[in-house]
Amino acid sequence: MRVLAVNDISCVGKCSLTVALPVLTACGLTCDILPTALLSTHTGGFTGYTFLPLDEEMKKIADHWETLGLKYDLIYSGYLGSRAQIDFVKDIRRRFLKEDGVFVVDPVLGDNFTFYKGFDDAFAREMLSLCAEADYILPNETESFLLTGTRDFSKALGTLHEVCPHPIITGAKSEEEYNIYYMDGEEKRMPIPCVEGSFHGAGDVFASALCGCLMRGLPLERALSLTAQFCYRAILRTQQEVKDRKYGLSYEREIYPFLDALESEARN
Ligand code: PXL
Repeated sequence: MRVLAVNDISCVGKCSLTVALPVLTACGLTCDILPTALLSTHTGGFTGYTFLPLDEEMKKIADHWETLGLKYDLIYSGYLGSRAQIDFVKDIRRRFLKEDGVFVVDPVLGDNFTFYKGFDDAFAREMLSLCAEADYILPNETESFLLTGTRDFSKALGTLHEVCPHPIITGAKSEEEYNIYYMDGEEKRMPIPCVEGSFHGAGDVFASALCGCLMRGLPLERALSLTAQFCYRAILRTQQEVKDRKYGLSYEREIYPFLDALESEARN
């Protein structure tokens, strides 16, 4: 199975491609990458970071790949640096996704009910148009709000379902409970363990692991369950081991138990 991760390279901070590549590879998949930008660190909590958008290079890379006849079983898109890049990812899907391939969009927009630096409502609207081409979308609770304008998860899920067959709202907090809200034929809710606060990079670990589970043939509910367990264990480890959360999730030593569970349920 061959997957393509379209995301940035943040050299420090464990997110985007530095997470997608090891996690998807560990899941037993061939993971190619299309970098959208090169940053010294991610933009969440660091100041003075460098940012090199790779728009022109992405076009040249895609043109070269076309000469190789590459096609993907799954394309996963994450952090996109501009509205033009969102448009280009639609093009990438048309050119490189197999006819029965799966398109997963993590609409990276923000956290803690605010946009990440550089994003605004116009960008969110463009991101929603990319979501409309996806099989699965993975907004966190902030992104669900920024895309739909409502903090009511059931309503947001309904609105997102109008554009995408499988919206999945991750880390949806209500009172003292966390849930994953998702659409799988009907509205479903999966309770997940509660850990206070936000953990940088958790969304990227979640998206990468979920893509891995889906490609290995797990039904959505099992894929979400294994992925949520992996993230929870990594978050607990991060709480214990990492002083500064902007350096990302301490997920490395939780890959093994995750794979152990994955291999025992995998159909592909
Ligand atoms: O983890 C999401 C993410 C990805 N890429 C970059 C980011 C962020 C969140 O801040 O800044 C560059």
